[in-house]
Amino acid sequence: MADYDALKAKIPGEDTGIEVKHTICAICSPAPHCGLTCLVKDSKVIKVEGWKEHPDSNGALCTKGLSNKEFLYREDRILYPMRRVGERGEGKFERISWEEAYAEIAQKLNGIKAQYGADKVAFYSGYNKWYRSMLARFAHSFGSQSYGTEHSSCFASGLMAWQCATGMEMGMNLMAKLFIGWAANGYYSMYKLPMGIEKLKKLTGMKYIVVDPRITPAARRFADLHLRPRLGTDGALALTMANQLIQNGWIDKEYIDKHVHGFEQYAESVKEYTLEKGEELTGVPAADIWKAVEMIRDAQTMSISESSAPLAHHHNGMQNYRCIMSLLAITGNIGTPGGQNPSEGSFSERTTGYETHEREFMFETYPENVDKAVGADVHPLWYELRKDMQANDLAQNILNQDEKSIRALYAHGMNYRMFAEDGKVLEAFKKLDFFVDVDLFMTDSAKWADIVLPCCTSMERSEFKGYPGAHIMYTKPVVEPLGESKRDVDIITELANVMKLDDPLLCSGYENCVRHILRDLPVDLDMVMASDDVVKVEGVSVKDGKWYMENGWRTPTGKIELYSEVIGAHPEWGLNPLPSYTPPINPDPEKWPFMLCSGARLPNVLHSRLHGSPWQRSLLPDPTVEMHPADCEKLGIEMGDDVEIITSIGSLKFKANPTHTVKEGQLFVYHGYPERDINSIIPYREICDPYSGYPAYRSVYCTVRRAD
Ligand SMILES: Nc1nc2c(c(=O)[nH]1)N[C@H]1C(S)=C(S)[C@@H](COP(=O)(O)OP(=O)(O)OC[C@H]3O[C@@H](n4cnc5c(=O)[nH]c(N)nc54)[C@H](O)[C@@H]3O)O[C@H]1N2
Ligand SMILES: Nc1nc2c(c(=O)[nH]1)N[C@H]1C(S)=C(S)[C@@H](COP(=O)(O)OP(=O)(O)OC[C@H]3O[C@@H](n4cnc5c(=O)[nH]c(N)nc54)[C@H](O)[C@@H]3O)O[C@H]1N2
Ligand SMILES: [Mo]
Repeated sequence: MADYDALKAKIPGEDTGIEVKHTICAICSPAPHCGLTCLVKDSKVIKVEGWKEHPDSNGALCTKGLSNKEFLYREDRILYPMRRVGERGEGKFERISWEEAYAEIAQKLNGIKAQYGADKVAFYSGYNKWYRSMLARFAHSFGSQSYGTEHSSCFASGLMAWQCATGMEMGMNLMAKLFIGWAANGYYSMYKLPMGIEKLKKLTGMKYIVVDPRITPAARRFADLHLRPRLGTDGALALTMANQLIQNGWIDKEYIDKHVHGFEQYAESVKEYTLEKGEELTGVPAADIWKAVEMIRDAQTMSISESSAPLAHHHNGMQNYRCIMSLLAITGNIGTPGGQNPSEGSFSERTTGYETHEREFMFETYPENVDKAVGADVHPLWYELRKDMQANDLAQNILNQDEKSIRALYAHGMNYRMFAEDGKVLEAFKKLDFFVDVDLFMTDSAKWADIVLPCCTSMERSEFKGYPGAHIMYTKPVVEPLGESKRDVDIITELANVMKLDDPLLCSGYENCVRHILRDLPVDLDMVMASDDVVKVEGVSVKDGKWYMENGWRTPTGKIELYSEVIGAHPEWGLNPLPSYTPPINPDPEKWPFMLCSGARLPNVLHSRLHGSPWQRSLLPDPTVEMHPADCEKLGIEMGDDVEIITSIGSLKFKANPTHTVKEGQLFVYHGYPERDINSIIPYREICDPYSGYPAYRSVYCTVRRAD
């Protein structure tokens, strides 16, 4: 009988009172945002499953997606607006009303604007994407260029490389004969990619090369060739391949003559990358590099997946991408069928297949005659291409305490632990005149804020969401927002109204703004809003690679630029206009014999989000360091021992996990464990990427020893 009740309790219907409702998972990046089926009883979500009819995810969910219920009901959800009453960081707050909160924020931010200028207020968003165009416009209409996001460490570096090459974002192509997963282990980070590759390998015989120092499921399951370079040496690997292709004439000369700018200088500059030198720099056997070159020669078409993080998180990060992209340029695989092509337009950072006015919406109120965005002076290429704040430079800007220093921070989802050398971020928080944080949870960062505002999850809100294949959806809440929490977008527009921002469009609210952004879309948005399903937009088309090949790319020369004219025009920046390689920084390899990679993705957690959910945490409870058994033996370290990792700025203890999946001389640890915050011992400025300003989270010189 008990079993029967349990079973019955999960069956939707009148007698059980269980309703079936649909929404989307927003725990990870917008790239998947898989469909969720929620079973709801007594206004509570009691179970989540994959939504079978969802046209993009088709019922699939990963470990993180399956934890949406735990995420929604995490014990530290913030339920009411709060005002700090204790010291910064102490975590003592009092409940206030939304009216009080808005009035205080408006008075403080408008006060700083009147006294020091609007450009002394910075606006920031963590990993969440859906409200960003509203937040950017909010910052700009307020009068500040210093709007910055987690893109300061993610995705935008690769985008900058494509901006240099073609002036636009480019998507990978799974219809290529050869696909290279360059630093890609989608089984943990984005399940759809490896599922697609597995299918196509069977269907079309596509060849697959994995480039990853570790042995991963992606490499083990179906790579035809696995190259294992040392951390951060990918640029050297790509240039070595390029040199072999050029020397042997296995390039597309006609295509290069017609469409590529700077080939002669490039060919000259890669001459030094012989197979022997390639092996020496990367640790990949020359014979394996040669095998890859032969596979490129034999493939008529090639596409490369360039992850947003592992290639970027090095001193040579953005240039690593450029070196890799140059392989596509010299083999005629940009803008051609089967090669890399412009990605089909984006809405809320998700490629959709239709063009929108989102960028115009974000930038039409961009203020010109104010201080440039934070970071513009330190990382000028970032500013030139992105026009927003390089958030990694924010802490130093505040700590400088000069006339350019930011005095107030308004953030949605601030997580100080994402930044390298994050102790400095806490020091900077102390110096702020005023700090607002909007989050779901009372995080360790929110505890430093003066006002904390509660937002709600994807299960408690409505939002417009685009999917590839020209799909669009307006989601519906499956439960009421917990406590007095609100949608991020409503917080932004309500505050804009109280602040009397001179921006009627922004002040008119989210739905109205999205209507403005999507005004040319041939679909009835009232119908989309009324529908519970994902709607297909008929009759839209965007320009493909062919169009740009015929009409010119969005670069100064109109060609695919191997020699970047944008960089070349600024010799004072000291950056190389050609794709180039510089090794990870290590001032004394004898003293620091190891390289640390922090942050390869774990399947069960995402950044700071799920370590606090008991069952997610139970899957990998201890912060561990993976190291090669030979290194362990040399240092007398055994499985489960406490070991100390020492960098130039500090040390931390982890549990040892000896494994052959990593290379000798390398350590792999995972970020996000609050009690073992690896970013507290990762130096920033000294080893960062001068092109993008990204931290070198994945090639940190260090040493390790058994802890007593
Ligand atoms: N060592 C190391 N550090 C890294 C990386 C690495 O590989 N290694 N990776 C970097 C990369 S690629 C990234 S993307 C960043 C990610 O780093 P963050 O952007 O900091 O990511 P999260 O911690 O997931 O999210 C930030 C905050 O957003 C809150 N949040 C969640 N949903 C919402 C919402 O709907 N609204 C609001 N307002 N807040 C919400 C979360 O509770 C959290 O406090 O980390 C970077 N840091
Ligand atoms: N489960 C889970 N999924 C996530 C996230 C998460 O936190 N958890 N985060 C999301 C975010 S913000 C991002 S940016 C993406 C990242 O997505 P991915 O880039 O796919 O994920 P990673 O696991 O960080 O890196 C992929 C592989 O790169 C390898 N790698 C590390 N350093 C190097 C290097 O120097 N060269 C080469 N060739 N390979 C290297 C690692 O060994 C790893 O196997 O994942 C997203 N998805
Ligand atoms: Mo990321």
